Amino acid sequence: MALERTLSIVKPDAVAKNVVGEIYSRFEKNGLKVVAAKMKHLSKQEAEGFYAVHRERPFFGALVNFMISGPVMIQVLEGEGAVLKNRDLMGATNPKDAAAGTIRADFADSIDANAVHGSDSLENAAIEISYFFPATDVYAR
Ligand code: RTP
Ligand code: MG
Repeated sequence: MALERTLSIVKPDAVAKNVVGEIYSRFEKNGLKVVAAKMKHLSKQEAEGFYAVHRERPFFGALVNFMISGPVMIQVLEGEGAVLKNRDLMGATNPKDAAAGTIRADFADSIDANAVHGSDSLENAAIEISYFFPATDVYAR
């Protein structure tokens, strides 16, 4: 497996619940290293731009409003097969369908307030990382 980077966001619900550290611990215990991080309260424009692929979907407005409802923690994770590994740790989009022991099963409340975002492909990971971090702010470890 190749060394990859992926973009992860701890969403406003999980930041409000004070479980940023618990979620980081899961990354670290599973071979994912935090190589960039920042807390940010996204503007409407930033959230719309980030989720632009979903702009025609019926849930787009709710998604954007939720993502700007409070600060988020944004990080780049690095590790072997990081994109899929992070998606596995996150669990299914709807916490009702998320496997036991996944981040969403343990911390998410609903399909909107679902605790974390993770890039869904290596190609999207590169786009999403550059959306939030200049290359000089990502640290090889
Ligand atoms: P994310 O992008 O946030 O990591 O989530 P995901 O890949 O698991 O799900 P995606 O299909 O990319 O959808 C992005 C976010 O939109 C909300 N959503 N709502 N009501 C609905 O049917 C619905 N579908 C998606 C979720 O909050 C999801 O995380
Ligand atoms: Mg997605």
